[in-house]
Amino acid sequence: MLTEAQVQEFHNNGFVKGNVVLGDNEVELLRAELDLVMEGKSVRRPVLNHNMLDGGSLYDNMKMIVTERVVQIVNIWMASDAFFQHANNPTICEEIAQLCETDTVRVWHDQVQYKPPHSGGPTGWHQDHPLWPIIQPADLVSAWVALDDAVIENGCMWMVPGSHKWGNHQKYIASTPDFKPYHKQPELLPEGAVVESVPFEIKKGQVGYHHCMTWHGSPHNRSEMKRRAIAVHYMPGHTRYEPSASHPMHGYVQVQPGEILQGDHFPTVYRRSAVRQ
Ligand SMILES: O=C(O)CCC(=O)C(=O)O
Repeated sequence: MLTEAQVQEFHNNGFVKGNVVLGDNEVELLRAELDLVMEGKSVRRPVLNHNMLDGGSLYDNMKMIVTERVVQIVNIWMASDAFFQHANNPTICEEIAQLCETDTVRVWHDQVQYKPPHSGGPTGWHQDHPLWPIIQPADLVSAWVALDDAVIENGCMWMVPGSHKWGNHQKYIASTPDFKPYHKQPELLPEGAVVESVPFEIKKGQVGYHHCMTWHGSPHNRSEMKRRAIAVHYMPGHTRYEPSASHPMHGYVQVQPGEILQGDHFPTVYRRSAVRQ
């Protein structure tokens, strides 16, 4: 359980750090499974396994052309029992229920972003929910667990405190060359909004939570260290299927528009019993 202070911090800022939820052996198991899936050697397949930056930037590094990479895997839980168990982590699921103020939690989808040493590329500034145009309302919470210490040097996430309360600004959010966020039309921001980013360093095995409207991104990994992490994007019990554009999970939906999004590919991972004696 998160403390009241942590819950309050989440509501104020749109993100909060939790505890270390995975021991070293659990991290090792997930790292091994990640290697299998990334190399295409797992029996079952995830929904996506690709370089998110494909066709993207090249940069000149001491006369060598280095291709930047962010390996993105979506729904690794479908390919790996260990990652499915991770999505069911009782501490995380209970804390998500606490932050979402819900009695039911389902998996929307999960996502690995692996930034390899030296060539790990950036993940641009964004808000999650505008990139998920088949679900409503915009009150999901993600649990981001580091499989390596995520620090400034290897491209940890950065967050803009309070930005989850500003509405949908996805098409106006941009980045300076030194990876600071800025708004292309700041007059559209609510009065008093301050666009300032802070690093969100997370230790190996620790969980960090963020709201689906919080502005966030992560820069290059030019260090010697790997930067592996698993984010599970969780839905509260009332999240509905409301398609307005396409999304990689679209093909897995078996409910009608307007209905609660549930089914085999959106597993229920937490249910608080209503029974009280
Ligand atoms: O892993 C990262 O650096 C970015 C992940 C992200 O954008 C997310 O979990 O919503």
